[in-house]
Amino acid sequence: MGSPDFSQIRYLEIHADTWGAGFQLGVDGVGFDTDRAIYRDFNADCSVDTLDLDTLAQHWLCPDCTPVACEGADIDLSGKVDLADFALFAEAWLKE
Ligand SMILES: [Ca+2]
Ligand SMILES: [Ca+2]
Repeated sequence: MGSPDFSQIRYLEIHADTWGAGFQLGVDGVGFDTDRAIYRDFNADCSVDTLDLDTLAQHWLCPDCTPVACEGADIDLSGKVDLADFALFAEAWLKE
C-alpha cells in the first residue's frame, strides 16, 4: 500500500463554513492519479464498462457536480457531466 504521492493529487474539495462567530474549514475529498484506465473506471473495478456508464448516466447534467458528489463522472472537472465527459469516457471504453 505505502504512502500517497501528494504530487499526484488530481483534485481537492474544501468545505468552508462560519459556525456562529467561529470558522470551520474541512477537506471533503482528495483524488489521486492512478495508472488504471485513468479517471473513467468510476467504481475502481479495473474495467471501463456498463457499470461505469451507469454512473455517468446517473450524474448526467447534474447542476452541482463535484468529484465526490458525481463519483468522478465529471472527468474534465468542468462542474457538469456532459458530452465532453462522455467523449473522454468513450476513449477508455472496454480498455484495461
Ligand atoms: Ca469500472
Ligand atoms: Ca464535465
